[in-house]
Amino acid sequence: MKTPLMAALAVCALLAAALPAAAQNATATIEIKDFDFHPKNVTIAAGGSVTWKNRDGEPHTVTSTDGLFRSGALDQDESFTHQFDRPGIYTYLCSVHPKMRATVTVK
Ligand SMILES: [Cu+2]
Repeated sequence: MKTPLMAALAVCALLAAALPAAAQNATATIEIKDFDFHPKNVTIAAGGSVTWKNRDGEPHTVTSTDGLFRSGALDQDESFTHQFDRPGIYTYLCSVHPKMRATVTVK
């Protein structure tokens, strides 16, 4: 049975289903393990925050290459959160192991 009301309801249902996929993540979680950041690149919306959690037995840091944020040493299972207010691409590394590098993209 096809009525204009049914069609309108179907369109509403489709729109509601599409919205969450279109919205950008407000937050992201990054695990530090095996001497690397997982995932290495995340994208969030401006105003969102990123939380890093160290899963290694070794201390690591989350240190912005442009000095915008730094966690200090994170021991196992410790975490650090930073809120990103402005769009941009933010590169960071572990100051103990500078080969550990990754980026946060803020849109
Ligand atoms: Cu490290």
